[in-house]
Amino acid sequence: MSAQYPRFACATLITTPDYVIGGLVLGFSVKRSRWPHETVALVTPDIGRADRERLARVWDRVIEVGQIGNPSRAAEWGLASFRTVYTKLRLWELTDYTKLVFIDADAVVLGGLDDLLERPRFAAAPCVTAPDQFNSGVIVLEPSLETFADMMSRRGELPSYDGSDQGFLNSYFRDWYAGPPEHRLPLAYNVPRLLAYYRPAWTRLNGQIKVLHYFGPRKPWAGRSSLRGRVLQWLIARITSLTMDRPTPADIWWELHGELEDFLRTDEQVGAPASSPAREF
Ligand SMILES: [Mn+2]
Repeated sequence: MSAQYPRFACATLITTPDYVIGGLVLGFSVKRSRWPHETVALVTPDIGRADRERLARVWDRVIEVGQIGNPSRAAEWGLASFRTVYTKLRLWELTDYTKLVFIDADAVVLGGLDDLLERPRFAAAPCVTAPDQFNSGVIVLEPSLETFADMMSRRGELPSYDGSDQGFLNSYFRDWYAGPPEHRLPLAYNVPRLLAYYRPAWTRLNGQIKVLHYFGPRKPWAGRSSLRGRVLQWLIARITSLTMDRPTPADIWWELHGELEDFLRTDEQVGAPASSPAREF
Protein backbone atom coordinates (compact mmCIF):
# COMPACT_ATOMS: atom_id res chain seq x y z
CA MET A 1 0.00 0.00 0.00
CA SER A 2 1.47 3.32 -1.05
CA ALA A 3 0.67 6.51 0.77
CA GLN A 4 0.63 10.16 -0.26
CA TYR A 5 3.81 11.42 -1.88
CA PRO A 6 6.39 12.47 -1.06
CA ARG A 7 6.77 10.95 2.36
CA PHE A 8 10.20 10.62 3.96
CA ALA A 9 11.51 8.86 7.05
CA CYS A 10 14.70 8.11 8.89
CA ALA A 11 14.73 4.42 9.83
CA THR A 12 16.71 1.95 11.91
CA LEU A 13 16.53 -1.78 12.64
CA ILE A 14 16.84 -3.60 15.97
CA THR A 15 17.01 -7.38 15.85
CA THR A 16 18.61 -8.23 19.21
CA PRO A 17 17.85 -6.86 22.70
CA ASP A 18 21.43 -5.64 23.24
CA TYR A 19 20.97 -3.12 20.41
CA VAL A 20 17.93 -1.47 22.01
CA ILE A 21 20.11 0.99 23.91
CA GLY A 22 21.90 1.82 20.64
CA GLY A 23 18.53 2.37 18.95
CA LEU A 24 17.42 4.67 21.77
CA VAL A 25 20.54 6.83 21.62
CA LEU A 26 20.35 6.94 17.81
CA GLY A 27 16.64 7.90 17.87
CA PHE A 28 17.36 10.63 20.39
CA SER A 29 20.25 11.95 18.25
CA VAL A 30 17.99 12.06 15.17
CA LYS A 31 15.40 14.07 17.15
CA ARG A 32 18.12 16.37 18.42
CA SER A 33 19.41 16.96 14.86
CA ARG A 34 15.99 18.49 14.05
CA TRP A 35 15.23 15.95 11.33
CA PRO A 36 11.96 17.37 9.94
CA HIS A 37 10.43 14.09 8.75
CA GLU A 38 9.17 10.89 10.35
CA THR A 39 11.28 8.35 12.18
CA VAL A 40 10.72 4.59 12.12
CA ALA A 41 12.30 1.81 14.17
CA LEU A 42 11.89 -1.70 12.79
CA VAL A 43 12.00 -4.42 15.45
CA THR A 44 11.94 -8.21 15.19
CA PRO A 45 9.82 -10.46 17.47
CA ASP A 46 12.86 -10.86 19.77
CA ILE A 47 12.38 -7.29 21.01
CA GLY A 48 10.05 -7.27 24.01
CA ARG A 49 7.15 -5.00 24.77
CA ALA A 50 8.94 -2.86 27.37
CA ASP A 51 11.77 -2.18 24.94
CA ARG A 52 9.28 -1.25 22.21
CA GLU A 53 7.55 1.16 24.59
CA ARG A 54 10.89 2.81 25.33
CA LEU A 55 11.79 2.99 21.64
CA ALA A 56 8.44 4.65 20.96
CA ARG A 57 9.54 7.56 23.17
CA VAL A 58 12.15 8.58 20.60
CA TRP A 59 10.92 6.96 17.34
CA ASP A 60 7.59 8.05 15.79
CA ARG A 61 6.75 4.53 14.68
CA VAL A 62 7.92 1.17 16.02
CA ILE A 63 7.05 -1.52 13.49
CA GLU A 64 7.47 -5.26 13.92
CA VAL A 65 8.99 -7.12 10.99
CA GLY A 66 9.80 -10.80 10.51
CA GLN A 67 13.41 -11.85 10.65
CA ILE A 68 15.12 -12.72 7.38
CA GLY A 69 17.67 -15.50 7.68
CA ASN A 70 21.27 -15.12 6.57
CA PRO A 71 22.02 -17.59 3.76
CA SER A 72 25.79 -17.08 4.17
CA ARG A 73 26.16 -19.60 6.98
CA ALA A 74 27.06 -16.66 9.21
CA ALA A 75 28.01 -18.93 12.08
CA GLU A 76 31.17 -19.78 10.19
CA TRP A 77 32.24 -16.18 10.46
CA GLY A 78 32.02 -16.36 14.23
CA LEU A 79 29.78 -13.31 14.46
CA ALA A 80 26.47 -14.09 16.10
CA SER A 81 25.05 -10.68 15.15
CA PHE A 82 25.33 -11.60 11.44
CA ARG A 83 22.53 -14.13 11.93
CA THR A 84 19.82 -11.48 11.66
CA VAL A 85 21.38 -8.79 9.46
CA TYR A 86 19.56 -9.72 6.24
CA THR A 87 16.41 -8.46 7.97
CA LYS A 88 17.61 -5.05 6.74
CA LEU A 89 16.09 -5.96 3.35
CA ARG A 90 12.66 -5.34 4.97
CA LEU A 91 13.33 -1.64 4.46
CA TRP A 92 12.36 -2.08 0.82
CA GLU A 93 8.89 -3.21 1.99
CA LEU A 94 8.14 0.13 3.67
CA THR A 95 6.27 1.49 0.67
CA ASP A 96 4.40 3.99 2.86
CA TYR A 97 7.52 6.06 2.18
CA THR A 98 8.94 7.57 -0.97
CA LYS A 99 12.45 7.57 0.39
CA LEU A 100 14.21 6.38 3.53
CA VAL A 101 17.45 7.31 5.20
CA PHE A 102 18.48 4.13 7.01
CA ILE A 103 21.00 4.30 9.87
CA ASP A 104 22.40 1.36 11.87
CA ALA A 105 21.49 1.31 15.56
CA ASP A 106 25.21 1.39 16.42
CA ALA A 107 25.53 4.93 15.06
CA VAL A 108 24.59 8.46 16.15
CA VAL A 109 23.55 11.50 14.15
CA LEU A 110 25.61 14.63 14.78
CA GLY A 111 24.52 16.84 11.85
CA GLY A 112 21.61 17.55 9.52
CA LEU A 113 20.61 14.77 7.12
CA ASP A 114 18.15 16.63 4.86
CA ASP A 115 20.59 16.76 1.94
CA LEU A 116 20.37 12.99 1.69
CA LEU A 117 16.83 13.22 0.38
CA GLU A 118 18.18 14.75 -2.84
CA ARG A 119 20.01 11.52 -3.57
CA PRO A 120 18.83 8.95 -6.13
CA ARG A 121 17.20 5.65 -5.28
CA PHE A 122 20.29 4.12 -3.77
CA ALA A 123 23.21 5.92 -2.13
CA ALA A 124 25.79 4.97 0.49
CA ALA A 125 29.23 6.00 1.78
CA PRO A 126 32.47 4.03 1.32
CA CYS A 127 33.58 1.38 3.74
CA VAL A 128 37.01 2.52 4.97
CA THR A 129 38.33 -1.03 5.16
CA ALA A 130 37.24 -1.75 1.55
CA PRO A 131 36.76 1.67 -0.10
CA ASP A 132 35.51 0.25 -3.39
CA GLN A 133 32.62 -1.25 -1.43
CA PHE A 134 30.01 0.77 0.44
CA ASN A 135 29.26 0.46 4.13
CA SER A 136 25.63 -0.55 4.64
CA GLY A 137 25.33 1.26 7.99
CA VAL A 138 23.91 4.37 6.32
CA ILE A 139 21.92 4.04 3.12
CA VAL A 140 19.43 6.13 1.18
CA LEU A 141 16.82 3.99 -0.56
CA GLU A 142 13.42 4.01 -2.18
CA PRO A 143 11.16 1.24 -0.92
CA SER A 144 9.80 -0.98 -3.68
CA LEU A 145 8.04 -4.32 -3.36
CA GLU A 146 9.44 -5.30 -6.73
CA THR A 147 13.00 -4.65 -5.57
CA PHE A 148 12.28 -6.47 -2.29
CA ALA A 149 10.98 -9.55 -4.11
CA ASP A 150 13.95 -9.47 -6.46
CA MET A 151 16.39 -9.25 -3.55
CA MET A 152 14.68 -12.12 -1.75
CA SER A 153 14.82 -14.31 -4.83
CA ARG A 154 18.56 -13.64 -5.31
CA ARG A 155 19.46 -13.86 -1.63
CA GLY A 156 20.96 -17.32 -1.84
CA GLU A 157 22.67 -16.77 -5.17
CA LEU A 158 24.45 -13.40 -4.86
CA PRO A 159 27.73 -13.59 -2.93
CA SER A 160 28.36 -11.65 0.28
CA TYR A 161 32.04 -10.90 0.68
CA ASP A 162 31.75 -10.34 4.42
CA GLY A 163 28.94 -12.77 5.19
CA SER A 164 26.53 -9.95 6.07
CA ASP A 165 23.88 -7.76 4.43
CA GLN A 166 26.70 -5.39 3.44
CA GLY A 167 28.32 -7.92 1.12
CA PHE A 168 24.96 -8.91 -0.34
CA LEU A 169 23.91 -5.32 -0.98
CA ASN A 170 27.28 -4.61 -2.60
CA SER A 171 26.65 -7.52 -4.95
CA TYR A 172 23.12 -6.31 -5.61
CA PHE A 173 24.06 -2.65 -6.21
CA ARG A 174 27.31 -3.61 -7.90
CA ASP A 175 27.59 -0.36 -9.90
CA TRP A 176 27.98 1.73 -6.75
CA TYR A 177 31.74 2.25 -7.12
CA ALA A 178 32.08 2.63 -10.90
CA GLY A 179 28.68 4.15 -11.61
CA PRO A 180 27.36 7.73 -11.38
CA PRO A 181 28.78 9.78 -8.46
CA GLU A 182 25.44 10.74 -6.92
CA HIS A 183 25.22 7.21 -5.50
CA ARG A 184 28.35 7.76 -3.43
CA LEU A 185 27.87 9.70 -0.20
CA PRO A 186 30.69 11.69 1.39
CA LEU A 187 32.41 9.88 4.24
CA ALA A 188 30.96 12.45 6.67
CA TYR A 189 27.65 10.57 6.41
CA ASN A 190 29.15 7.37 7.76
CA VAL A 191 32.33 7.99 9.76
CA PRO A 192 33.73 4.89 11.48
CA ARG A 193 34.82 5.59 15.04
CA LEU A 194 38.24 4.06 14.32
CA LEU A 195 39.07 7.11 12.22
CA ALA A 196 39.56 8.94 15.51
CA TYR A 197 42.87 7.09 15.80
CA TYR A 198 44.13 8.78 12.64
CA ARG A 199 44.44 12.43 13.53
CA PRO A 200 44.59 13.98 10.01
CA ALA A 201 41.41 12.21 8.93
CA TRP A 202 39.64 12.99 12.20
CA THR A 203 40.71 16.63 12.20
CA ARG A 204 39.51 17.07 8.63
CA LEU A 205 36.09 15.62 9.44
CA ASN A 206 35.66 16.95 12.93
CA GLY A 207 32.82 19.39 13.20
CA GLN A 208 31.36 18.13 9.92
CA ILE A 209 30.46 14.60 10.94
CA LYS A 210 26.85 13.82 10.12
CA VAL A 211 26.81 10.20 11.27
CA LEU A 212 29.34 8.56 13.57
CA HIS A 213 29.26 4.79 13.26
CA TYR A 214 30.53 2.47 15.99
CA PHE A 215 31.17 -0.48 13.75
CA GLY A 216 33.27 -3.34 14.97
CA PRO A 217 32.71 -5.95 17.64
CA ARG A 218 32.85 -3.73 20.73
CA LYS A 219 29.96 -1.30 21.02
CA PRO A 220 30.12 1.83 23.18
CA TRP A 221 27.32 0.59 25.42
CA ALA A 222 29.51 -2.36 26.47
CA GLY A 223 31.13 0.08 28.92
CA ARG A 224 33.60 2.88 28.72
CA SER A 225 35.83 2.36 31.70
CA SER A 226 36.53 -1.34 31.98
CA LEU A 227 40.09 -2.22 32.84
CA ARG A 228 40.31 -4.28 29.65
CA GLY A 229 39.23 -1.30 27.56
CA ARG A 230 41.71 1.04 29.20
CA VAL A 231 44.59 -1.43 28.82
CA LEU A 232 43.66 -1.97 25.17
CA GLN A 233 43.55 1.80 24.58
CA TRP A 234 46.95 2.21 26.26
CA LEU A 235 48.45 -0.65 24.22
CA ILE A 236 47.15 0.74 20.95
CA ALA A 237 48.57 4.15 21.83
CA ARG A 238 51.96 2.60 22.73
CA ILE A 239 52.24 0.38 19.68
CA THR A 240 50.96 2.77 17.04
CA SER A 241 51.78 6.16 18.59
CA LEU A 242 48.16 6.96 17.85
CA THR A 243 46.22 8.78 20.49
CA MET A 244 42.71 10.14 20.40
CA ASP A 245 41.70 13.72 20.94
CA ARG A 246 38.84 14.50 23.30
CA PRO A 247 35.98 14.07 22.95
CA THR A 248 36.59 10.54 21.70
CA PRO A 249 33.82 8.75 19.80
CA ALA A 250 32.99 6.89 23.03
CA ASP A 251 32.74 10.24 24.90
CA ILE A 252 30.34 11.47 22.22
CA TRP A 253 28.10 8.39 22.56
CA TRP A 254 28.02 8.58 26.35
CA GLU A 255 27.26 12.31 26.28
CA LEU A 256 24.22 11.59 24.09
CA HIS A 257 23.30 8.69 26.36
CA GLY A 258 23.26 11.10 29.32
CA GLU A 259 21.04 13.53 27.44
CA LEU A 260 18.75 10.65 26.46
CA GLU A 261 18.39 9.61 30.11
CA ASP A 262 17.41 13.16 31.06
CA PHE A 263 14.91 13.17 28.22
CA LEU A 264 13.37 9.80 29.21
CA ARG A 265 13.05 10.99 32.82
CA THR A 266 10.79 13.85 31.80
CA ASP A 267 7.09 13.02 31.81
CA GLU A 268 6.33 14.88 28.63
CA GLN A 269 6.97 13.34 25.27
CA VAL A 270 8.49 16.34 23.60
CA GLY A 271 7.41 16.72 20.00
CA ALA A 272 4.81 13.97 20.07
CA PRO A 273 1.06 14.39 20.54
CA ALA A 274 -0.43 12.90 23.73
CA SER A 275 -2.58 10.47 21.77
CA SER A 276 0.06 9.24 19.37
CA PRO A 277 -1.45 6.65 17.00
CA ALA A 278 1.99 5.32 16.18
CA ARG A 279 1.99 2.10 18.21
CA GLU A 280 2.15 -0.72 15.73
CA PHE A 281 3.13 -3.53 18.01
MN1 LIG B 1 26.84 -0.92 12.29
